[in-house]
Amino acid sequence: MERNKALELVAKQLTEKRYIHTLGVTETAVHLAEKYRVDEKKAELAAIFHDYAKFRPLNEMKQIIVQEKFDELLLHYNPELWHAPVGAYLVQQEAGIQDIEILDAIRYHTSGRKNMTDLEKVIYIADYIEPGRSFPGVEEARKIAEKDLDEALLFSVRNTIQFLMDKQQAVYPDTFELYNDIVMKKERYMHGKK
Ligand code: DGI
Ligand code: FE
Ligand code: FE
Repeated sequence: MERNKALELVAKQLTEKRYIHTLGVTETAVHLAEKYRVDEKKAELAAIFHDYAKFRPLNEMKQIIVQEKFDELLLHYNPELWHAPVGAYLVQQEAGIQDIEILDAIRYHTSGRKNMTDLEKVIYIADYIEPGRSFPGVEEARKIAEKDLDEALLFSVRNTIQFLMDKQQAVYPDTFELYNDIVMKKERYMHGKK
């Protein structure tokens, strides 16, 4: 799908503020894709559509999670997590995007998961550091993202888990698995094992 067509579809789903956020994520994702040799067209489309379901009513999202047999554990965690898998579903249904790599980048953009593809990492990080974001640590996250994709991913997921723990909120298992995955791969690498 062409960029302008995708933007037109997504604009109808979002508030102006969220649309501006989406443009920021798109610009950042294309930049990271170029830098880390990820398909720029896929990064662009995944970024444009990543928050497609953000404003769907909770009961509609809940129904899709049950009907599509997504992880029902989601229903016990923060509803903020729901728009990611539901977004992947609706982008396929309503916008006709069939590319599984793009759909997975949307599906995992909030929680992350272990063994993320580079495209998934690019979207996850772009969402975290786009120019409109301002929170303690975002400047450092931006700097790291210019140097190392996995270090940027580790920084982002660690900060997110810390943020949730400070608020005494539950952490969805995929997010912990992402954190453990990067830390353990890093350890193996430092010890020169395969
Ligand atoms: O949709 P956005 O606001 O652009 O960003 P997002 O899709 O990354 O949503 C982030 C929100 O989700 C943030 O307020 C933290 C919240 N959240 C709640 N529980 C979890 C969680 N994020 C992760 N990664 N893991 C959780 O368990
Ligand atoms: Fe999101
Ligand atoms: Fe977002």
